[in-house]
Amino acid sequence: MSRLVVVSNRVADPTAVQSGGLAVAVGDALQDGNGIWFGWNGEINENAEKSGVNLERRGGVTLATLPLSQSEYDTYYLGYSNRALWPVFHYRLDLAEFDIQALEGYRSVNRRFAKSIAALIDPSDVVWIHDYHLIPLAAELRKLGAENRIGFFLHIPFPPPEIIAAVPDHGWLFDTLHAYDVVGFQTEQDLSNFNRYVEQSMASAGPVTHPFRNGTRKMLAKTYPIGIDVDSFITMAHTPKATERIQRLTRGEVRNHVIGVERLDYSKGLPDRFRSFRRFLEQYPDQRKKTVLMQIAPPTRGELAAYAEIRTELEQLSGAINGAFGDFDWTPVRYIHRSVPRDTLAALFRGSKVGLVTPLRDGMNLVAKEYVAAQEPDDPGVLILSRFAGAAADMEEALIVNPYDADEVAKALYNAVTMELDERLDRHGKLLARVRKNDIAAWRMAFMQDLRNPETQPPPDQTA
Ligand code: GDG
Repeated sequence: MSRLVVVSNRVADPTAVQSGGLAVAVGDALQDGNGIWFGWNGEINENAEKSGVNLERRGGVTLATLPLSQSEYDTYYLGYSNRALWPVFHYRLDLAEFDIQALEGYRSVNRRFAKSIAALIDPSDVVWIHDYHLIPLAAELRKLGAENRIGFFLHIPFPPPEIIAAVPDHGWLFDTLHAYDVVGFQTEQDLSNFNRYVEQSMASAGPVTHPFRNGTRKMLAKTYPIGIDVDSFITMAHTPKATERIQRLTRGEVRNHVIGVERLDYSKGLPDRFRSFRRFLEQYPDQRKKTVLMQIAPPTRGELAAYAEIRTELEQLSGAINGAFGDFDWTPVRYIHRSVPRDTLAALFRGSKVGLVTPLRDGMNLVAKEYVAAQEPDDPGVLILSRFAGAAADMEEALIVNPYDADEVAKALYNAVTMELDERLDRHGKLLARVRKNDIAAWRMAFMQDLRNPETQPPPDQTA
């Protein structure tokens, strides 16, 4: 079988115990075919633009990495990927900043990646590119003559064309998607936004059908909902160490532990969540002292102003709730602004009666699936899930909420902490079955099947 070359902004060590689901999934995909994982090594180095690719073998996978220069990091990574594309793709035009130098940096790093990859690959290799940092990479590879099968998976939402219209040069950016053979999205909503964008930008006479022909190339756009490695998460949540942690957590008088875990990112809706929790304490005074919200929010992209602001806002909100409601024997909000080991997270999920997952916009949201997997099957907790997470599309037995509506979230919290066992069992059983069906292996295999299969291309006479 031909080799697989995975490309993502950062390369993770597929053998590291703490690696998340994506690193493991990509690692597994690569081991099937003696593959290569290409990307940034996380270092900033002044000679980066001249330095070559470092090759290293890890657990059957070749890691091919390179550093970025300071100016590449400032423009490609911070400037365009995270100050422009991330907010736009999360429907936050108010936070997007567009800067021609940042765009130039983004183009030039994609060109540099393409040159290095072109030197590494054989014509029979299959290339799988990940996420918004690398949208134009296939187009750059095509310019260098690559005729390989190339796929792209977008981990974050694809916004409606009315939002994309505000992005300078969006025609250039999204035209480059047509250099791919397969383009994958998380949900039907993302795919439908993409199809509408294509229809509008091409002044198409009717709805787009896939595989779709644009000039000489044909492209299949489809949904591939990402999942988790369910059994390994269950195992992690049920070790003797996890059980001991849960016993320590649940020793006191607090009966209802509510857990939230996410990178401190404005897309995750943390200030709204804290306001909803405050509303819950106001409206259901009998639940005070029985309930604690534990929020784990490790820092991310701290150099960007929007992230520094949200950090300050959360500190104020949690301080104000604890000041107004806390007592000498009860702290309502435990806010941890640090990364926590993965096995500790699994234990905390298992020991919490409620998983509170309320992003304002999210591609999928793996935390929702991890919370469900970690529950005791005979006494499970309740998942509260934002309707704006991609995961809501197939997790309808969660308590689905509008994260902007503090009263609705407060009521869902009350329903969750008072829900009878029969209802919890019923909801959890159905959710776990769905999380199992759409797991990480199913995601990887579905994408790889379409990417490796030239039959996903239309017959030569089909036109869009
Ligand atoms: C993007 C899209 C899409 C969180 N805090 C800690 C920690 N985590 C782990 C979680 C989970 C992962 O990080 C986060 O995944 P999410 O899916 O929730 O969110 P993003 O990071 O924004 O991921 C998202 C995903 O890509 C996959 O396609 O679902 O929509 O935005 O696994 O448990 N892990 C550890 N310590 C922490 O403090 N060890």
